[in-house]
Amino acid sequence: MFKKILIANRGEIALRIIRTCKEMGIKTVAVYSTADENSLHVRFADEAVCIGPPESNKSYLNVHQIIAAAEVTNADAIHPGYGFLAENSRFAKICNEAGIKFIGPQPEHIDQMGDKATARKTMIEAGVPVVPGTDGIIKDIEVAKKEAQRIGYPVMVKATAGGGGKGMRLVWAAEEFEKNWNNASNEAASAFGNGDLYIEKFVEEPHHIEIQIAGDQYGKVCHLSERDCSIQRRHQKLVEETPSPFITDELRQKMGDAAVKAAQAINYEGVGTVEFLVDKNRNFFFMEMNTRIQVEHPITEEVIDFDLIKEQIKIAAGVSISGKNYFPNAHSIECRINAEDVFNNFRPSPGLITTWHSPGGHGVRVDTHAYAGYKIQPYYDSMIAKLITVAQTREEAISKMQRALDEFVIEGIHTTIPFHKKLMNDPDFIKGEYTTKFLENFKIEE
Ligand code: MV4
Repeated sequence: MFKKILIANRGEIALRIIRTCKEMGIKTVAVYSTADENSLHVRFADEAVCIGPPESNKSYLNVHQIIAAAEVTNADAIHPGYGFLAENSRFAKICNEAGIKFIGPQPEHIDQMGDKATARKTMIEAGVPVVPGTDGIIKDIEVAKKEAQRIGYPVMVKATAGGGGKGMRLVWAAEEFEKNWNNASNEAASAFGNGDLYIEKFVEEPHHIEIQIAGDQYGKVCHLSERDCSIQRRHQKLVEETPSPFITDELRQKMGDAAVKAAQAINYEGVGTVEFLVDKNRNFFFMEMNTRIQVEHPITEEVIDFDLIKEQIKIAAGVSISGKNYFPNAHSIECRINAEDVFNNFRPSPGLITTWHSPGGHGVRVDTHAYAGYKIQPYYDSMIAKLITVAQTREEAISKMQRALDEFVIEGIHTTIPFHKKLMNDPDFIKGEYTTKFLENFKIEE
């Protein structure tokens, strides 16, 4: 087992990783920017190294500073968390070459899933269902037009280097194809340095369902069931729950098996998430695979009683898994508490937290790095806490969430708490009737 892990991240996830390391008897090294001197991850780690100024590209994305920090502190592994360098194959490679274990998949796994058209092709070959579309990227616009006609409008034009909706366009008819194709390509070229596109049939009002998987170094893969992440605004998830109110036991088995097949197809090592679109008739299609621990991992932990960070560390250290799948024993919901003003278009709201009282009690978990007197920095992600409830039924998990949201007192900044209070009382949400379109028609006014 590792003796010392450097955490190449900040905020709640850095703290989350430190907690598991402590429980496993592993020493921890925090890295931080000058803006994060007073952060809890710095306080709770055994050692801390300043790696640069506030800007991410000079600190949390600064590969050479991070590797140097690992070398001077004698860390034998690096945990990247999510975001920042978590899906940077070059970083994973540099770690491994420096003799520091990257806690995550092999660089090739990151590359194979990072290129969306390649991932799609790999899934087709593995027999995992994908949305009808092109075999790979299309270079020639005339060929692309013919392909769109063959697939049938409406179609989605997608950047192979894309993610989070960037470089993606919905095209309703042939007359609009050329304009959208060029816009998507230009957007992708400037955002990712790669303007290559592929085409898929548009799935209307889909559910976003993702399957958590884990694979060891010896080819064993298991799944840990689904998370429903359909409650999103502009590709930002706000609420996740498991089990999904839309997924039947039979579908859970089928999607779980498909996710395992997807991971096995690339001999995947580590924890990961296979994302699917599910249409109204409960047909499911592979969308993307995330090769990292995700923000919403705690809801899975709560319903199957499993520490996913511990599992990640064990897998990286060469411990084998049994290969048996896990199914939910409870119901869990996560609300992302962001420093944003929901009455002003979710505008970021950094600043000093003057009052902080976090909820507690049975079945309530709060993962956060914030506290009274902490200053939310404008340089980073606006998520300041994850409020998670767990109960035997969905109804109880919602009641608990309503109660916990009422108890949560944060003053000095605006937060997404008012949004969550409204959502947890919405009749359609309570019925479990929602898709990725839900928030488009959701009104929040004072
Ligand atoms: C789609 C789709 C409908 N049909 N692909 C959005 C982000 C990127 N990862 C893929 N996305 C979508 N791909 C086809 N063929 C609809 C979306 C989509 C979406 C997906 C999941 C969650 C929220 C979403 C919001 C808008 C569009």
